[in-house]
Amino acid sequence: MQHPLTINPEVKSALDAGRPVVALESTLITHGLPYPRNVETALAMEAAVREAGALPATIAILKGDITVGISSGDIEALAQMPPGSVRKCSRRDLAIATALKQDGATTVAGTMIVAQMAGIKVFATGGIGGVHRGQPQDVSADLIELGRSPVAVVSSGAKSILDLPLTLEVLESQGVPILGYRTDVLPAFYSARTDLPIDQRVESAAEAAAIIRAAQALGAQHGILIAAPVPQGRELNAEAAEAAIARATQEAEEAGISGKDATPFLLNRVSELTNGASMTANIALLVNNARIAGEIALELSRS
Ligand code: PSU
Ligand code: MN
Repeated sequence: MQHPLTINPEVKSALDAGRPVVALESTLITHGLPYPRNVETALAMEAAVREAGALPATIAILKGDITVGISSGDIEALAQMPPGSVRKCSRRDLAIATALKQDGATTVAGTMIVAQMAGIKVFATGGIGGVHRGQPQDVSADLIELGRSPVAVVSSGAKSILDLPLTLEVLESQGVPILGYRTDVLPAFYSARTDLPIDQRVESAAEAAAIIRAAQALGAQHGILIAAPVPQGRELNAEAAEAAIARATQEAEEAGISGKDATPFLLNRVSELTNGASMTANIALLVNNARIAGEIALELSRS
């Protein structure tokens, strides 16, 4: 059988030599941000990982090839593809996209699976999926994947378009530890704080790496969520965010938008309703998370 992954040679030699690599996802490029902010952000995340001393590997499916470390040309091409022409790939989609030779963008769940197959231990994104507000049966496959793939995911918590208390319940059931990166509470994606608890505060990349290493030594088969707040000065006023999210959620319900279309609709609508302020926060936290993931990957490679 053919090897199921196409691994960029630079990424391959880094992995073989035990040098630090950070996985990055592609759904935020195709479904999370509009052109050209999507390509700018994806490239800024790669640069932030490099500045931290690690190698970025953006993961996507290119005409059926699951590719670890797509080129900047590929990022640019994906970013400009017409909406709907790229499959949003969670666990259930990977086999379909490869068999049918489709272009696919990997979600948090999809990226974790591929990262794990490639041997990449650290991954950065914006916000993981979760349990949708008013739709407690819509539980993102991201949460289940965190329960079964041993990858550390740096994010700003779950997206605040979600039901965060219910999302925490599912993560607890899945056995996923939540580390607060220099915070005692769960960040809420666009805003830095909630009153929801995390499992452990960590002060540094080294402290996070020590816990990841301990999980590896225990043979843990689950992921670890590292929750880093949006940088100061870039956060969205909590009331403004809440008002926009409530309205967007109601509009989604009225328009019957559900399943994999819900998150892209909500992110876009909240951005419109806040005159782009939510997008500014989203981009700032994505780049910040990429840098932190790079620092953690570097610490892990020192063990
Ligand atoms: N973080 C962002 N923007 C995004 C996402 C994360 O800043 O668009 C994507 C991730 O790929 C995540 C997905 O897996 O949103 C969640 O989709 P769903 O709710 O359908 O599981
Ligand atoms: Mn969902």
